[in-house]
Amino acid sequence: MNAQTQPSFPPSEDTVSRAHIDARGYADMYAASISDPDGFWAEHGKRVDWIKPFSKVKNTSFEPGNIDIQWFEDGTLNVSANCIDRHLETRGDQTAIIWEPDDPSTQDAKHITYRELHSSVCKMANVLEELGIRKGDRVVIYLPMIPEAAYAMLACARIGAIHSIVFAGFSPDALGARVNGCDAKLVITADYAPRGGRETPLKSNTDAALLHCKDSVKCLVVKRTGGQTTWTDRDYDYGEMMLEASDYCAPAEMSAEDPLFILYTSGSTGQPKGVVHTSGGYLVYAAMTHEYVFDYHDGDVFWCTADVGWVTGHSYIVYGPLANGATTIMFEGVPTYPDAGRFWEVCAKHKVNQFYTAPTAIRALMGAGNDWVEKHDLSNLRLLGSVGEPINPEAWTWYNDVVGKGNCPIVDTFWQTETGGHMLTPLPGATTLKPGAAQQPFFGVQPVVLDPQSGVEIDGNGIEGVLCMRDSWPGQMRTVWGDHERFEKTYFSDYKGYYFSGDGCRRDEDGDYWITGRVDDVINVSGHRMGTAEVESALVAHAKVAEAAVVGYPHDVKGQGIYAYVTLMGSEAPSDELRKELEVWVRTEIGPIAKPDLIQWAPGLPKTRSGKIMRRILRKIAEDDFGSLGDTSTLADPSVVDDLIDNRMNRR
Ligand code: 6R9
Repeated sequence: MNAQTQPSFPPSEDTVSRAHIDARGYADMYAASISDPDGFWAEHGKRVDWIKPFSKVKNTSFEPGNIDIQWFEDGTLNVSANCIDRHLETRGDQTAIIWEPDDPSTQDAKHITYRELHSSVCKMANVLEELGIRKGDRVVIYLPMIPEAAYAMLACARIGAIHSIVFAGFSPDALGARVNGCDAKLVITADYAPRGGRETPLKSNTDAALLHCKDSVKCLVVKRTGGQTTWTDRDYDYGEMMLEASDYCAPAEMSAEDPLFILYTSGSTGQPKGVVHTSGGYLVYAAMTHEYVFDYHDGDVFWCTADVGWVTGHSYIVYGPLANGATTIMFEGVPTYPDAGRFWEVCAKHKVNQFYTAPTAIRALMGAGNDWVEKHDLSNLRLLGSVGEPINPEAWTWYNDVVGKGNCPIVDTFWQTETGGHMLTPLPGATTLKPGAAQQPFFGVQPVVLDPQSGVEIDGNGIEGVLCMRDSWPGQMRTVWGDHERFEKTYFSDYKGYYFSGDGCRRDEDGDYWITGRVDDVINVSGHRMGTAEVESALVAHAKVAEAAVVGYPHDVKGQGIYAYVTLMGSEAPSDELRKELEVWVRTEIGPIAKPDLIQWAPGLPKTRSGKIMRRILRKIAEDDFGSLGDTSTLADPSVVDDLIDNRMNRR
């Protein structure tokens, strides 16, 4: 479709008049952010409270061999004081967090004021100190979506400990690897995690994980359900310790470049890497994007449906909204429990103004029918957001018409764990929306589209290539935990002098950006990012598996599904039981989100003569697009391809 025939939606007068930024404002501010980054960010850096103000602003290098990113480097601050203490005078009694439980029939929502948040976070910070946690120590958080997850994050920030959240859907093995990966001293977990009416036994998962960790690792246990658990010498009862803890803890003075958190994320090679974000630049960027992209105003109720186990939850449930003194919703449940109206019921109940979710959820709810939406009063909604994967125009249109009633701008925000906050996004009062486009760079972001082979910038519009960034922005990750070389190799070596996103991208005739999906071996399943290599290494760890290759294929609801080609050991016969066994195996090795949707028994995999698996071919077969396999003559044994085509799995 060319630019002329694309549907487009200019902002309504109403939206423009209310918005922080209109089209003219965007153009001026964007130009200023690029022509004078130091001046621009010196000004916007003031949106957080500094203990010692910074005198330097930007000090960054993408130069090969010297990748070094620092922002506001001589400033000091405390992130938790910025998210809590500084609001106490003006909004101590305002709700900071609305917690909505998994099962609304057995529990009420909780409203936690800024003053209460302060007290709980201080107490938890004192508990951490009592457990021996000091500045710079790592704390793994493996919790359900309960207020204690936010307390734990902010308590770490308060004393200068570095948190690393592990999504509660990850398996004991994945948890153990992350505890060891950052040499954590403490794991904070809960007895059980209720979700969608089921309970995940987090404590026993943690026990299993810690069998493979140092004996000195301690475990702090929050009782979420009060269900039965085993207790070991390393365990501490959060409820009991909180009773004793003082409700004041002075915030530590941290350097802008002290790490705030580590978050493990999947890449195209090897094991997940620990993305490191620091304190000053990250907070400025998370808060500023939260305010401008969602057009957040004082008194609004903001709901991001992500889990705090992902970066979206870090930046847009906790740090961005709280730094802005917002009311933010933490939702423990799933979109379809007790029924497919849950999201809309919660929106109505708490009078949500901005709602931010993932395309996979939108598609699932679209499939459930409009009645579920129409039953609920959504008249407070002013803006809708999308994140995690490209949103298909059909889902966009449904979101716009049925949820937003044509009155709510949709911000399709492209960003990554690595970027800390939004990179390409519409601004509601400034952008003429196009369904499916991430559109325009946020302030300070300089997207470029490179020719994938030559690495040369492609100028002009109506072009396509790989998406890179020409320069740094304050929310950028600083390093890979413990492996700066891997940081450079992953993001700065394919295209020298640029940050490489891993995504393909098109710039249309109007200069709007469209993300076309990952160009590496990363797949996006229900908005969860996964390395095909991780699933493969889980599969080959099974005694009966000789070899495995994993690719993504288009899936109506999940966006992409996981298609695994498995070659069994010579003595093993394929069977449905074995297929089941492998599914369960991957669930336990990584977690339910990594379970293959389809497993095809492959007597052989298509390989080059040098032994490299030709994934391009496997992708085509999984996509049912084997009419255009391209050149297979370089394969060591071209006949394996016919077998794979003949025995391909039915995607329906
Ligand atoms: C925030 C988050 C990052 C990858 C990214 C891209 C995909 C995210 C998108 C999008 C198209 C959007 N992605 N948002 N693709 N349009 N609006 O999701 O972080 O989990 O690290 O995933 O997700 O492929 O590279 P993360």
